[in-house]
Amino acid sequence: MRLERLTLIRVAMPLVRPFTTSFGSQSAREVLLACADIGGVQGWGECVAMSEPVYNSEYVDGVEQVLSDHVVPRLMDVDDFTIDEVGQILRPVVGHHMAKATVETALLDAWLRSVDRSLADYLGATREQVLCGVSVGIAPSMEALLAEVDGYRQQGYRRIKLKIQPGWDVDPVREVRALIGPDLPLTVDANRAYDRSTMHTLLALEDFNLQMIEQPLPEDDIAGHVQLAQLLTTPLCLDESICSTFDAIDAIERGACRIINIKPGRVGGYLESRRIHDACAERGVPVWCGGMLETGIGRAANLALAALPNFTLPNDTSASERYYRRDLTAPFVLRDGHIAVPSGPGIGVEVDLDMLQAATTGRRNLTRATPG
Ligand code: SMG
Ligand code: MG
Repeated sequence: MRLERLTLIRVAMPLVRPFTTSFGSQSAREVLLACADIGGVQGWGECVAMSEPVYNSEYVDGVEQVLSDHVVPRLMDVDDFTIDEVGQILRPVVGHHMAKATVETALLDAWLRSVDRSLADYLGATREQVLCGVSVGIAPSMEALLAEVDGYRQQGYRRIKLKIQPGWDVDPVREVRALIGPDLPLTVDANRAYDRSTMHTLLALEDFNLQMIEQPLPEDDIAGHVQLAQLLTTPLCLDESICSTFDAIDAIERGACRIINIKPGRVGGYLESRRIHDACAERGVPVWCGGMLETGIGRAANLALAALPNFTLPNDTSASERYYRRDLTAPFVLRDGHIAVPSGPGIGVEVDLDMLQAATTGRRNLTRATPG
């Protein structure tokens, strides 16, 4: 294929309720979309970076600059490439996985549409629907938390994940476990909020039959996760620490985690996500698909990934209505705790152009220096 044009579109998407984690609160997403044109066929990629570099080092303005100045020109310099060569072409640019994933996904979608094949089929999906959990932010009060969890439980989510931080951990877990009963899977995600001096608090969570504890310690403290894992029977799961297949294998071999959260943006795209899936499967480590409050565009691709065989745990792929009053695609709906995997060509969904137009705050075309 040949990248004729890449359009970057900024979209303002208010959340149905603020989402608070140990690193901050957000009430809207500033979404950057990429629309790639490969000889008349268009494909979409959604950037999952946040407005500020608080989840990882990337952020929306930085992604836009790195795409326009460093990533897209490298692709436009090559007259003909395959999707498998994109990673190699972008190799000179160090890091910037969310930026690279955005453009690789747009190219992948465009190419798959041009050959009339679905992303799910291309990645190797083995299921038509995906098991869904829901991630619940740090709440303003215990009453508010329980009301929110109760709503999700009634909607049929198959796993509740609570965001925790020092001071908001054992009590909310105890109360939520009492509310939902012993059987519904419950997990916690600290987003790196503990360290080696405070991690012992987490031992008190052993009483609540948690399916996992996600990313308790800083992303670079693999040795700390190994120490903590030896103190716990509850499995540890890594999110922010895992940015590549290498990281995944290293963390597993060192005993830092028994479960891995795969977020395509964090690891540089869906091709690297599939490699991590395969490496984990070979080592008997289950994976699940994380979320970054994606619109229907990113969610569609995540559902295709989560349809792979080793995605055996509930995914952070919740229904559109959990995030947005109106999505950028037809809404994804939860049915019996699952969401259907799109089966159409590419990511399998169409962008709602009226909604896109209404929510667009900026647009920029990146074109080849010498067209033709
Ligand atoms: O998309 O449902 C979702 C959000 C899932 O909790 C979620 N994501 O660390 O796993 C995580 C967080 C990071 C995103 S915070 C904006
Ligand atoms: Mg996480």
